[in-house]
Amino acid sequence: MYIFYAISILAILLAQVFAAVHVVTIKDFKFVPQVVNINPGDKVTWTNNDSADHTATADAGSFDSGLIATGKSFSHTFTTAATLSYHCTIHPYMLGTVKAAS
Ligand SMILES: [Cu+2]
Repeated sequence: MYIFYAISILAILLAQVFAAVHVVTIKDFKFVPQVVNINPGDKVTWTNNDSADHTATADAGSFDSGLIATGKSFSHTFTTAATLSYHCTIHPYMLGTVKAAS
């Protein structure tokens, strides 16, 4: 039983070590890249390099950055495999997708 717990803890620690950070830049009223492919457990960081405030808001509501001011960032870790469409609430034509697949 102890071995089982030890292996489980080791697996969780390794997953954190190998979790990647993906950067989405917000520039010229676009999310770049528009589609980001990640593994479950990875983190996505949105950085606003635009002159206007923006948000990164999941269409289905699973994450919401709130206002990201110029020069600021927002990060979210995606724990499950899913394809999530998101948008900017201020500029609804700004669309992006996070594809988390193992
Ligand atoms: Cu916007």
